[in-house]
Amino acid sequence: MKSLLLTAALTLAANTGFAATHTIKMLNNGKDGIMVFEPAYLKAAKGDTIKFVPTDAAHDVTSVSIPKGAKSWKGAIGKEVTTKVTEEGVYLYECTSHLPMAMIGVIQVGKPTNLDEVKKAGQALLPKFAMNKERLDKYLSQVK
Ligand SMILES: [Cu+2]
Repeated sequence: MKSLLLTAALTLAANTGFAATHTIKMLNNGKDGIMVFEPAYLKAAKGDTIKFVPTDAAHDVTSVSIPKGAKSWKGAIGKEVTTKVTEEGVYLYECTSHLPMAMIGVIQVGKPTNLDEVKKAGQALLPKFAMNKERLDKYLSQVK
């Protein structure tokens, strides 16, 4: 039901030009295991608002690699962060506190114009992951 509503809202937003707000939860436990963003891959439209919600405490969210001209963000532990995706491309972000658990996420806005750059940034993160190393490819492979 929830996803149906979300789909309806996104369709409405796309058809009317109104920007949507997407919520990404910061969780201790989710579909992809422990210490995750959910959804970890999100497709948004230019001008949409992204709200990172500390559903579980002790998480933070910081942009790692974002499209040229986009606004970077850095949140404190346990704090909600709201940002607007104003540029087309791929946004890679991390929870710095749980980088060893590969707590990362990807937002795609329009065409993935900066995908090569994001992949490079992702490769640079890989050595810092002690577990869940497959998440990077899993999330980036959804970028089409
Ligand atoms: Cu975290």
